[in-house]
Amino acid sequence: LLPFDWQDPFDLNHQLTDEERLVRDTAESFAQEKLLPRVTSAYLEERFDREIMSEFGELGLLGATIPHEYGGAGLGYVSYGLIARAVERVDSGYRSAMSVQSSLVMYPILAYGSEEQRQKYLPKLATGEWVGCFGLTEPDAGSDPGSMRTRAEKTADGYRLTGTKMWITNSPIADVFVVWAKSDAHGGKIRGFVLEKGMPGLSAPKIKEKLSLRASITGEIVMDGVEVGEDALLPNVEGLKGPFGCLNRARYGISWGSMGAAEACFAAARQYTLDRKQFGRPLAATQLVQLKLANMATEITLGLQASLRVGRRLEAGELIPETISLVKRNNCGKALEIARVARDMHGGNGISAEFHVIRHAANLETVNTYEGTHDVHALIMGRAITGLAAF
Ligand code: TGC
Ligand code: FAD
Repeated sequence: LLPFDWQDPFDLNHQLTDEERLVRDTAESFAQEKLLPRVTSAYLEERFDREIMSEFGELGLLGATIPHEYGGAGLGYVSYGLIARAVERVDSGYRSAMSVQSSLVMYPILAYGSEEQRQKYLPKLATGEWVGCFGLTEPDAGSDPGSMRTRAEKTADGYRLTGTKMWITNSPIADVFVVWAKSDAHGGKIRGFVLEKGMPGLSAPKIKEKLSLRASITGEIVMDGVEVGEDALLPNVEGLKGPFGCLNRARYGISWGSMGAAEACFAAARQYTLDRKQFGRPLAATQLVQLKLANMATEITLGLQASLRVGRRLEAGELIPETISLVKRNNCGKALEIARVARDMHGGNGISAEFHVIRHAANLETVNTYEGTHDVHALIMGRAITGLAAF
């Protein structure tokens, strides 16, 4: 018989390559040594430290799957997931910053951009010299992005963009804006555009007083007749499959990341209930506490195995969006539940920033909503199961 490893019951460790273990260890050391010490003050002050993007970049954690020739690390999707897990073990907001830059800004420029756009933007996004953001959601178009109002009108030598994007991670500090608009020159189809900070008519006011994801900066993107040349258009994609192609990668990364947050809450709840005595014995010696810990270990173990499976299929070129919905939905929902239970197990201390669990729980409310809500992912699966769209 072998002993049960409560931190890795199914031996995920040995399902990874040497390279993946190295990436994981690099990301985990960085997250624990550099991100954890500053997260509490950043969260309380609703502050994102811009230099984190450069630190991510120095370690090759931005655009991990982007080829070397464009400044990326050229890694596989499992490595990308392991980075998300390590970073979100500290804070979902830091993982947001990393995954938006990697999957929602660098990926579309690589996949849909011209060679000039790739050369211009990708190396600087990889180092963190430039920060990017991704504008799909609008005040009146969230789960239903096909109803967006942002318009691109044809001008003599390019396009004029008008509209407002809402709830955009990193927009107030962004240098590069990947935005999606209905283009009249393309029959009203959705097209992607790359805008740059400082363009006349472009602004990105910060959304203040969030009570979730406070260590991440979120804003609007206001486009008041922003004029761009033909070179701002992403030439190689048309329609909603453009933004959804990016979301597939980001949602997959979130499935790993949310498990990182859950692992942090599980480990904290285990240690706290071992240390804390009530009624003359550790809380961890009670049946109710052990049941909760067993449930957490089960969901985390299954969730990580599921993400690994989807990652390996992505690496084999097998992209099935509904399987990504399955792991995004399951892992975010389970992580949120684990964080709430861990908060309860800490008693009164559970509401203190010092113990981290309430911060994770508050963050995971957002993670469960963005990139497709928990229920929208059920509807995406439901359509594939029944052949009937219920949106
Ligand atoms: P539907 O008719 O289903 O599809 C329209 C076109 O898109 C194609 N498509 C996909 N392509 C690639 N991957 C996918 N996952 C795809 N899903 C759909 C589809 O084949 C079709 O192509 P074509 O060529 O026939 O035109 O579109 P619908 O309007 O009925 O969509 C419904 C629904 C629910 C699936 C969709 O609207 C949805 O997923 N809603 C959720 C919206 C969402 O996820 N927003 C995320 C915003 S970004 C964000 O939250 C970033 S936070 C990041 C952070 O901080 O970490
Ligand atoms: P709605 O779509 O209005 O949904 C409200 C409720 O209705 C939800 O419970 C939903 O599940 C439910 N619902 C919707 N449709 C149906 C239906 N047909 N049947 C049953 N129930 C339904 N977007 C970006 O483009 N870029 C970003 O970088 C970005 N970052 C974000 C950062 C934060 C902190 C947050 C909070 C959001 C971010 N988003 C971003 C937006 C995010 O993707 C949307 O909030 C999300 O897609 C949900 O849209 P909504 O908020 O408009 O909610």
